Amino acid sequence: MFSNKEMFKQALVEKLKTNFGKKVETASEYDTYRALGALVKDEITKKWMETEERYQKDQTKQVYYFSMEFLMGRLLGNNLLNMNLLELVQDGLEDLGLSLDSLEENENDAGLGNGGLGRLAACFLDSLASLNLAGHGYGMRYRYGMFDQHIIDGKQVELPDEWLSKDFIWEVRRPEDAIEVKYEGYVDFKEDSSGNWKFEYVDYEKIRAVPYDVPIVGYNNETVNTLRLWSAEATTEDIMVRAKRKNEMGYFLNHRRALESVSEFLYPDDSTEEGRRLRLKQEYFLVSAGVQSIIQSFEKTGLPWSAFSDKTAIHINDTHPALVIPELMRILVDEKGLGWDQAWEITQSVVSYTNHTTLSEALESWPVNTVRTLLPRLFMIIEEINERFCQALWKTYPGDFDRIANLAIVADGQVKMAHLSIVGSHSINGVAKLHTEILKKREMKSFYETFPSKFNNKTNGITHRRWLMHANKPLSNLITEAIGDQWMNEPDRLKDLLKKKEDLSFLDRLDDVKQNNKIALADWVKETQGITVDPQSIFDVHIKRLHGYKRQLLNALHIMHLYNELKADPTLDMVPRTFFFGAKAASGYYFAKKVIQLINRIAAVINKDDEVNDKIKVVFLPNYSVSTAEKIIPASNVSEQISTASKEASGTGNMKFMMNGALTIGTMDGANVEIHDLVGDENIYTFGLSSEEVLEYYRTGGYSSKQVSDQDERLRHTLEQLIHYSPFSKGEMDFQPIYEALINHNDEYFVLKDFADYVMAQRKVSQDYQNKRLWNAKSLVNIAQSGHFSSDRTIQEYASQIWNIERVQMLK
Ligand code: 26V
Repeated sequence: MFSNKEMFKQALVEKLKTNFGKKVETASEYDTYRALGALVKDEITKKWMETEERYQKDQTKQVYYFSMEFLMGRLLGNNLLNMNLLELVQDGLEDLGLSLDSLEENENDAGLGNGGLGRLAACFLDSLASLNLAGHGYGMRYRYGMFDQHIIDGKQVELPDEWLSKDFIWEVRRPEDAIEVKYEGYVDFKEDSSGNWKFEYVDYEKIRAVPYDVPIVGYNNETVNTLRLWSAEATTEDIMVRAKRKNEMGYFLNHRRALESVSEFLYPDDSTEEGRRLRLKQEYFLVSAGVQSIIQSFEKTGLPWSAFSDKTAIHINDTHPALVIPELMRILVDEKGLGWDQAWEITQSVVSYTNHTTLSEALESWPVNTVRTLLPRLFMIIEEINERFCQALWKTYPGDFDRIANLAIVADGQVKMAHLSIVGSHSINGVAKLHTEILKKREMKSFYETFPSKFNNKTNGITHRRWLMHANKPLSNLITEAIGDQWMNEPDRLKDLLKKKEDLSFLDRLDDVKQNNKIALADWVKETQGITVDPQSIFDVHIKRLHGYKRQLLNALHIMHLYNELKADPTLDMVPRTFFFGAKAASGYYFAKKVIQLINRIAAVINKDDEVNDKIKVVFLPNYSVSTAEKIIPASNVSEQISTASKEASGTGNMKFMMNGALTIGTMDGANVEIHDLVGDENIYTFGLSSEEVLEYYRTGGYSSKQVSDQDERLRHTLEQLIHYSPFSKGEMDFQPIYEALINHNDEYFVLKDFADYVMAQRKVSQDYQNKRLWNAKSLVNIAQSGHFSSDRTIQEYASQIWNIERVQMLK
């Protein structure tokens, strides 16, 4: 360990020389970044080995968090922070004329996720290690992560994310731990001498799953856990068997490409039959490689199968890895010779499941035929699980055909993954109180009635280490100055800040921190986008995936309305505001892409109009990602969390903003409800329909968007500007589909219904912002109450209530 600055400098100079043949003065920033990374990794590796040895020696119960997505972002800064090396390295680099911030820019984001679900998984890994819990991630090493978004002619253009074009310095390839995953073929079964059925899987195709391990460093402790990412590889030998038959090189190359495509893309296009099949293939790839490797490690302990569930917990992040249930059954029954009932009991007690959405279009189901042909043995097992489950239901609800058809795992020619997940696990949780209630009372009501004790809530969280200590060092330092540093280990202690609520000089300093962060963001926006923004204006930020229910459109219509007001009366006294957006739309999501185009059009119109652009500005930040979020959130005043109530399961961006002192303007949806409970009415701006009202409208109808628009001149005018000649439409029909969704299709997400209330809430925001002290006190209450949303709290709840694991005691 380099325990002082001089040793570190020397070590860095040495590393640059031995690894890259460079001197500090001549090395590129990229080389220096890699040398620094290598040094840090050396330090990490020692702890990593010791952690592994300790787990083995103590036979510690291990949790495996299976997720198709881990949105890790960059690791250098966080690893330095958690290793307690940040300041030493920063100082040392400065001596050498280098800046850590700019070295960090050399790391590509590991963008192996789409949005909230993937980032949650990444925050959870940080908390597991930081709490000394033996929990590891199992995921996919996609060759291309979340696409790179460019805005060309005001429209989204997607380019492949070639994140591996630079070395991913943290991973370790472990070919010795490779696993074979089998697909297609058919199942032979025969009775053995003792009358038991034996299954033999024949003529299958196999793909080699090679693990790449990434160390997950705990904060200021001795724990280093593992994120194991699986990559598909075809061995020459496998391919040659078939290539010889075909006798051609072209076949060899094509076949290899086909096999390796399993881990090529995150979330391949699921609008075509081919794309969907590949997605299922990916899911089974993660599941089978993961479960086989868990079984292999368990077998090394020499313990009997009856101890398996005492030593292992498997968590599935949404239903994507739900095949762990039949896969575990297959291995226990077919390969290890356990009876069905014992295997089933083990499986249920090992597996737990989190639901992340109630949107029906996002609930996974697979055509029976696809599952049967791709995974013939697994399909048989799923059918058996279904058969036994339906029989049990028949006993409890004799004659109730409707209920049984509703709950069945295989029905209407589909395999329903949520049903499989509930039946095959001992715990199912929602991700915020409201979401869990909606699951219990509506979406999964019949299941809740059947298995009430399986259902529970675990409100999401975010790691305060990345999102406060690392992303916002000035705020972190100010907090520590005020209340000491205990909050870093016990984030709930942030509450101690409440005593500063009336301390005017402290509030001024809080304001200074925010102001400096805003200046830094303004500089970055100028540099990267060429747009000048006023750091004195309110920074109003809406960053998240683009989706109808998240209602970026409501925000956009409000900005159009402000523009109209200013054009009607250019002398209007308006508190200056800069609206920031960041959002990626799924490549096949036409409507979402139209909204992106509209926002960019609004920005183009407003930013160049000198009559309005000293009052309002609009910035669309392309390629929103973890590393851009880290720059934007600390500089925000207003956090837009305006989903249609009942639709956003939790939201986690809302928590990051709160922790960085932004005030929320939001609906009573997801975790906003819990933010509201904690900060009180006067420290949040809520508006709009409640979730009950929304769900009632969906059930009984009675909403007419046309009527709402006809009765509100502001809305009517704004909507007309989408389809008639206006600065926004420029006389083209680009935004007709938006108009149609709102008026002809009756506004599925209640954008128009909530408009008036949103305008009022925004006015209140502007008013309050003018009273700086009042605003800063509100900001302080938000920071003080945000400790509850540390993922440490969430993970502690999972650990004690679902996984039944305890913190490992360690001597330093
Ligand atoms: C998936 C899809 C896929 C098909 C088309 C529409 C659609 C819409 C939504 C989704 C979401 C899938 C699951 C997910 O990412 N849920 C998010 O999980 C976060 C972590 O729990 C939570 O904070 C977000 O509210 C929730 O949307």
